[in-house]
Amino acid sequence: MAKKDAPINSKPVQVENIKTRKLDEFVADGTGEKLTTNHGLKINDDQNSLKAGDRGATLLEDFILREKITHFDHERIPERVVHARGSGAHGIFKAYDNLSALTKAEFLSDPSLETPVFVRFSTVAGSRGSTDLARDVRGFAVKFYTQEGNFDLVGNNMPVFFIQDAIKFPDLIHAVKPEPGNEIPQAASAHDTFWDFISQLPESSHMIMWLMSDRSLPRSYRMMEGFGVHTFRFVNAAGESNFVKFHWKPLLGVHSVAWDEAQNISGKDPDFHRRDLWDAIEAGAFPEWELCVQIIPEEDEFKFDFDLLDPTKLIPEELVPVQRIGKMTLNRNPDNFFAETEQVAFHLGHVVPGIDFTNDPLLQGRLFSYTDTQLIRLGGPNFHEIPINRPVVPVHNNQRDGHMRQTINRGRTSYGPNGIAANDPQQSKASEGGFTSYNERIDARKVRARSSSFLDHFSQARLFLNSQSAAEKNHLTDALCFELGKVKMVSIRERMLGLLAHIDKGLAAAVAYSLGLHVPEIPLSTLNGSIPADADLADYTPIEKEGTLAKSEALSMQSTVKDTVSTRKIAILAADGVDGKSLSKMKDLLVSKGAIVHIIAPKLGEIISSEDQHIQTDESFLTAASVLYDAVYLPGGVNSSASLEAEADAIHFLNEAFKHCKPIAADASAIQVLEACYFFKKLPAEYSEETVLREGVIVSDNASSLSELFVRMVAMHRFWDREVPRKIPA
Ligand code: HDE
Repeated sequence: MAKKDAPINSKPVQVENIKTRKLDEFVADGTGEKLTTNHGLKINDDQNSLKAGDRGATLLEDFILREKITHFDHERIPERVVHARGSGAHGIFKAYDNLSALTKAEFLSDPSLETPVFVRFSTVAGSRGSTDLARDVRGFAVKFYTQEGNFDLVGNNMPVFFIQDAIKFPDLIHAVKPEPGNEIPQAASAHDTFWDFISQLPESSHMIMWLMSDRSLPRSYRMMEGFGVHTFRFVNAAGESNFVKFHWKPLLGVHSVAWDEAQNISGKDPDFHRRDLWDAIEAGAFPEWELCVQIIPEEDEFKFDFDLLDPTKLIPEELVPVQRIGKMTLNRNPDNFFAETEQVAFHLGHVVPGIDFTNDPLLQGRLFSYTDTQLIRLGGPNFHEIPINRPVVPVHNNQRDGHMRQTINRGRTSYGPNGIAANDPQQSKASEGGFTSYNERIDARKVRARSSSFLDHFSQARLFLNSQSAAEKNHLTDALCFELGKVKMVSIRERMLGLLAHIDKGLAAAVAYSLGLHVPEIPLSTLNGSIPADADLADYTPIEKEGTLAKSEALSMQSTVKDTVSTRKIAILAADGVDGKSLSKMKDLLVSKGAIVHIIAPKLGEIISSEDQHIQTDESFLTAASVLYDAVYLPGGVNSSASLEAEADAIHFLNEAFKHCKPIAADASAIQVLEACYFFKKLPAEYSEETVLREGVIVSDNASSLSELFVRMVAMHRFWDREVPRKIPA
């Protein structure tokens, strides 16, 4: 008898921690159980409703049918107004050192503590069912279940934001969401309303550079950075405060895909990032990030030529070093998407003693929004009782009742002070772990205004642009040409060109050329006070202070981690008659280094090697696509090469992989397949290690050096520099 297939969501990896154990109390598993109603009644027939005779009407009496349909009718809850599309995972966090000199947060002060976490990655603009590969910011929200209560670090994969004041958030989101008349386009910023808004919002300049860069097209959630964005405070037991910026650095490095590739992935596998995260965890290749901080002493608050409270600014790592303080490992997939990933409720205001806020006006607005949005999304004030949201420490207070209350509070008192219950539950002194707000001195007038220290909107946009590699700059320029090319109203395109000219005249000219326009002399216009009313707008250029940083290496992905092939997906193209040795040697080496290798052939099932071996194929050219892989290998074998050369889909696969700058390796006897590819004519004739590592294509009859070089090439991820000189149609 055929072995029963393992259920798709079987979980080989079970990681125990205090949160997992607490969640287990709520887990239901129907395996081997009897079917019941919601009230425990065993059901005798779940196939037929109760009718007045075989062919008669359904009876209202059928409480089993009514319960089932009613529950179904109410299964959907409102999706998140932003960040609706997301993927979650469980894990743990461990601090490297004792950080108590800076913060009294216990989970950062005790390296022996293992703090459970739940992380949700997301896109921002698209609906729940939209594609993962939209050009968008990615959410990076982490819930730490600490022994002092939940701490939520609700960040993004970009360190700055579009707006300086929370009051503009609804406008920003209305502008980027699909247009109201026809709900078009889904999960895309390339439309009139978004750029209409942005073109009148100079403060968005820096974030627009990030959004148009490859950072908005991550290769994987596992290969992107995270940022707390705002400046927070660390407070130690003595009540001393330092400003802090939070960063997450992925151990696999920061990598992206090409825009053309992203658009294809959106069709071939809209769940690309979700699947990638899930599969990596199921395979035991646990994604890891280091938590890092930039610490700014209180006395340095005014040392920079930007304001620490301005969320459109980052602190270059050259000015304040990034210290690695701990590591997060995601090691368990959720049991149930809705119960965990959909119902998890993050809130910037969930802090623990030792972590506090600043007066960043964006941060302040967020402090209101998150609980407010859960009230409608999760249906009432008791969303903290949903298993995924419960802290691992006990909850005691005088809050009562409300929809779907789970807790059964004993006793007569639900108020304090009370004499009946001796004032329980009691407040905690600071020395007992009670949260106290940082004792910041405030001496101010009530105003509705913007600080003049927030008005330089262009210096850091330019810093970001200047820090990009040539290939990254090309991508950024192309992204602007694409996005503004999709804008229909010429006046909006022109206003954007005017704005871009304040960042970089060359960039504006390149985009103008593509749009068939000239860069107009349009004065910056803004209604929101983000440009001073009395400024000479046409000449408005930021002052470059002496010593201003020209470049920041950390802003480019070029120098990221490029020393591992772990979890990279490699396609081996093969057909009957393949040289089985050349195939398995390469496959074994790559797999031994943690890569995922798929054999792709003209059909599913198996192929027969030249040595008569039966080799299982993973995909056919119909089910696979080059955009779902990081690199391609062509083993030798005369018959296999002849078949692949004649297979248009195989040639397209290779050409497309080349176009997206992926490494390609071939055994010398498969050269005829490469010769049938468009790109092959474009490669330099002479071959050396140097040309190979520049072009990312290797053909060799020396199996050892071929595989050794190919591994290095895959670790390098992409060969972006060949993109422009070797541009090919594919
Ligand atoms: Fe959010 N944001 N946000 N945001 N945000 C939400 O809360 C909001 C901002 C971020 O996976 C909402 O539970 C305002 C910056 C992430 O569940 C909502 C402002 C950053 C997530 C909300 C901002 C973020 C959200 C929608 C401007 C990066 C997804 C659903 C003041 C630091 C969390 C929800 C998850 C979600 C409001 C700006 C990150 C409406 C008002 C800046 C990662 O409350």
